[in-house]
Amino acid sequence: MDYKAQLLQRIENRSARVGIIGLGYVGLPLAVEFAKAGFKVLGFDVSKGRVAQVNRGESYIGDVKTEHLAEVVKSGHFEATDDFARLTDSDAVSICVPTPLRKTRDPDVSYIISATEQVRKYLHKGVLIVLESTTYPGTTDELMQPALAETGLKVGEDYFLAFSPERVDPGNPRFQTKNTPKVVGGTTPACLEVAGALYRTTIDQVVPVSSTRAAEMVKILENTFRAINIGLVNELAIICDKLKIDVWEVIEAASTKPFGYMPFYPGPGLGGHCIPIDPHYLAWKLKSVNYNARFIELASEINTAMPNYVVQKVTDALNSVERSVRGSNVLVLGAAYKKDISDVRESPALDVIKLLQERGANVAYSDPYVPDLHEEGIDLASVPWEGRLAEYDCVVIVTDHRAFDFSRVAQEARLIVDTRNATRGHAGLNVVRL
Ligand code: SAJ
Repeated sequence: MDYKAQLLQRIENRSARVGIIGLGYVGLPLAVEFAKAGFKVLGFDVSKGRVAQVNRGESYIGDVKTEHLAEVVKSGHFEATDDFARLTDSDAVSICVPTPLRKTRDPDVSYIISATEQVRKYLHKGVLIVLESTTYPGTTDELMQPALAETGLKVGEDYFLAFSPERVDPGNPRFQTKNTPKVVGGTTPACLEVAGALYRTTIDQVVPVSSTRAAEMVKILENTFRAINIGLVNELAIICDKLKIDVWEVIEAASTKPFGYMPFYPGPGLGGHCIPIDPHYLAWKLKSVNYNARFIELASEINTAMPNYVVQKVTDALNSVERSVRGSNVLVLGAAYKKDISDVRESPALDVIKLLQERGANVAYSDPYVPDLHEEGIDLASVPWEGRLAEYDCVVIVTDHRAFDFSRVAQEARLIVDTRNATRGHAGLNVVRL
């Protein structure tokens, strides 16, 4: 039986049944795109709440409009379940599960392992399995393939295995799943051919590479590139501060260079579930070949020290008006890890709040996207800030949501530490910028 031809045909005529494991910020948009392309999609998630919300046509991911989700659920093109036995009904399965770090900063591939176990249990002839989660080079070959080989089925003939990194930029108004080029690497040429055919039905541009390891490394390069360049500008902010140079002016002027330069901006630290984490997957893997990824470690050192630097700026600012941190009322403006989203994972705001609380400040925060914070020992609810800034000895701008009116902040606040250059143009005497 030529399972490759059979699957290519099913992809071509959209009769292939698509399975998506993990209905988060990657899996849910992907499922909706495949459903819109005409496939019957079955989403798998361990969260009964998410499964129920999907089946009610209610989106819980900012980048997925409820009306689009409701449409494909109503048309019967998309259904969610927590019953993994239904993987037997899938012809093509994309695994979009989290790949966090453990507290020891080592990769936590437990979600990939459990998804692989489910896929192995229900593996059948003619199915394509694609791992999308960001992970260290070698995960598909060394962790997934051996587990699936235990079934006795032959990869590249009986079933197909590929890696295709997700490239989701949450909140990006311009690039979504469909118009973001998709890199694909196969365990065998047949695997690449089938995986490429699947994604071409849904995504404008597919970029084939020679192996799953190359595809895994592409994603790690993309995010390590960001982490290191953000580390560079964060250190530049500290250097410019010491040299009494405005780092924001310098970066803005450097950005006029039409070639060979790409702007990154200093900030309060590195948040999100990708950039602070993914480079450590590579650094961890390199330890097994006795190599120390110095750039990654150095950038991480600088980025993770930024919340401390911010709190030092707050201390200096309060000092300049003869106030101590202890007993001062400090408002943190913004809790999310970047503007216009609600995600607080790894958000530097949490570190800034905790560090200020440890120093005895009375800390409040305001974020229209984050109604309350019950993370990492913080127990706060967002407070309104308009017309209330005079109550605070210092305002720390951590997230530059477009929802904030920073000219009003600059007018009303007595003292501001602005880590995002959000008050540019309104810099009164009371604005201290990173
Ligand atoms: N940050 C800076 N300075 C910058 C850029 C970002 O301090 O110049 C900070 C942000 O405030 C944020 C963190 O770095 O705390 C990460 O920012 P991000 O823009 O990389 O946002 P993510 O992690 O949501 O999305 C990234 C994607 N972003 C972009 O390409 C713009 C992309 O790297 C990946 O597709 C995605 O992570 C992922 O899932 O890997």
